[in-house]
Amino acid sequence: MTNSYELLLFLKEKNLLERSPTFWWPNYGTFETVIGAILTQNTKWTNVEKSLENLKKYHLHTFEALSCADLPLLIQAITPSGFKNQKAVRLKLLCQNIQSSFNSFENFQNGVSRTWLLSQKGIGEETADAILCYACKKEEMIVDKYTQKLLNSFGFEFESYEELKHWCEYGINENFDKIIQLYGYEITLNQLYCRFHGKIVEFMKQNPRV
Ligand code: 39A
Repeated sequence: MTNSYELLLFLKEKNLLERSPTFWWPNYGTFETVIGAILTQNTKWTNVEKSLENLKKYHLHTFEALSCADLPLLIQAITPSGFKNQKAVRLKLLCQNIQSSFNSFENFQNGVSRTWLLSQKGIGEETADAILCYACKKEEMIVDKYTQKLLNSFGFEFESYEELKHWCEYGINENFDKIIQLYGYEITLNQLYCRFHGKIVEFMKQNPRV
């Protein structure tokens, strides 16, 4: 394996997303993805799902509702995903900032930049890219500890998040036309990144000893 196109081919034949939504992250392209990207920090996805269910039960799943949420109620709702006090404060503040800077989720999707996201408390590179890729449908690949571990197992070493991200994006970009033919249906670069990252996570969950 010499590039990310070959990694995609390796993962593709394993049908890792058979039981997942098409673009892997549930409710791709919605505000719920932003909430999930914050809540998934340092916890398992199954815990995030419980918090998301609670938020829906309390009607706290829109940025308008979250930006004026009662903090103790918000803390209670997101308890399953851990770091409840910190995540509640950060999520509420992020929603208030989205409201004041963009006014609507649609404006946020169209206008937000990586720099704006990285200036928000509690948003690092991985969370910023998850929001850009899965909520805003931007051509930004997210890489995480699974991606790093998988590539280390193939003998690759990366000095930074940026270097690993660039390696993943480059091979896909370079071979985009070939990949489109392989899929046999219309798929955008953003959607390819969504599926590629999803395949990596699912592969690593199925192969924890890699
Ligand atoms: N770790 C994870 C996930 N595992 C996930 N899914 C499964 C669906 N998402 C969306 C984010 N982070």
